[in-house]
Amino acid sequence: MLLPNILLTGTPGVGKTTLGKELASRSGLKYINVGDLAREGQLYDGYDEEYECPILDEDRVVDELENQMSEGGVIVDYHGCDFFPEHWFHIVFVLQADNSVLYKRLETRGYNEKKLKENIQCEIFQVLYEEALASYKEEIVHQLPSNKPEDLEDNINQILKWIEQ
Ligand code: DAT
Repeated sequence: MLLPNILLTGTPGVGKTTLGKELASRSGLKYINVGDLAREGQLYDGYDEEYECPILDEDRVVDELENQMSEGGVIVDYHGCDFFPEHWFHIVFVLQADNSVLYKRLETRGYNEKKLKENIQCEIFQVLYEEALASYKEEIVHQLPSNKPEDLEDNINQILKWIEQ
């Protein structure tokens, strides 16, 4: 039987990488961080002067992932989802963190004031949740709290149960 593909999305700092890696090690599924993939393959299309970061070449990312996604059993981690083909994912999890928690995590990362504010706003307005709802069937999109270690444990157990089913 084909193994499921899982998308983990949400504002930077909500805990996608932490959950994705732990879930991969416990489930045997493969973990792919789209940010890392783009960096390694230089899958960029120009540079954003305002945000001081390279612009993701979404088409090349999709081409790069296509074969693995069709094989199944992949956990994808990215703070965006509207450019992935809808049929890739069997389930989508949008991680969420409280403002104060997220603020501290992003501050620790050394984000500047502008970047901090924008990411916190992104979380407040549930931008990534809205994007997920607009991109996938509502019934496969689930929100997960990601504030404390117990949340991580609960989320892993919940997703492992779903995979088994
Ligand atoms: P993302 O991949 O969404 O950018 P991350 O996995 O790198 O986020 O996590 C950001 C920080 O938050 C990192 O220091 C680990 C911590 N963290 C993640 N999930 C957590 C949780 N459920 N409880 C406490 N800390 C968590």
